[in-house]
Amino acid sequence: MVGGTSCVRIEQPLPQPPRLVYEFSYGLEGWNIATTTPYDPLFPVWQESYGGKIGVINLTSCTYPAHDQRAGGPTYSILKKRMQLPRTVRRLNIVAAKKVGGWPESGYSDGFLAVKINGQELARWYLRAWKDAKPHWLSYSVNISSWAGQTVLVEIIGVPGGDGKACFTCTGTCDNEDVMVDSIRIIVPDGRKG
Ligand SMILES: [Ca+2]
Ligand SMILES: [Ca+2]
Repeated sequence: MVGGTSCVRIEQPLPQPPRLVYEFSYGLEGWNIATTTPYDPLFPVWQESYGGKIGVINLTSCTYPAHDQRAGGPTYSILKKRMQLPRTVRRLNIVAAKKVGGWPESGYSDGFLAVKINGQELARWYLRAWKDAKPHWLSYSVNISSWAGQTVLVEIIGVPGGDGKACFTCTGTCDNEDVMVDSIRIIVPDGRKG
């Protein structure tokens, strides 16, 4: 410093850890959608908002004998993306909720959310709608460090199942199985935590 009366401090930006964040605020954000039964009308869709969250993906699914016969098998909805994972990648986090289903006098709805990398299923979580017609958003997390630095196919899948029935005549497996995905975050430690 000259004169000691002023000091220009140059802000050095902290190095940001690489983190791949998909909020789906404006659409699919580079992800692709697919279904296991292309001729079935069920299909994953982007929604502008749901349950207080902006931009969500609705992964719907269905299986029961008549449906499977008509559609050529169980219908799973898939959100997928091929990507190169950072060399120090740790986890894949998903914020999701079961779509509200069911009525207080009858029942609830449920379904599963699965994660695959290169076709290998790493996790399958059970999501259940509560009877209070309010989506309960939860964070789901899976370790993907085994694929660090690799180019992989990531698939986030809506899977039908569970015994929750939204109505007395519902099947439980094609019964508002929809799972809502609010965000996907691929987490890399920044060296100070995690
Ligand atoms: Ca179900
Ligand atoms: Ca979102």
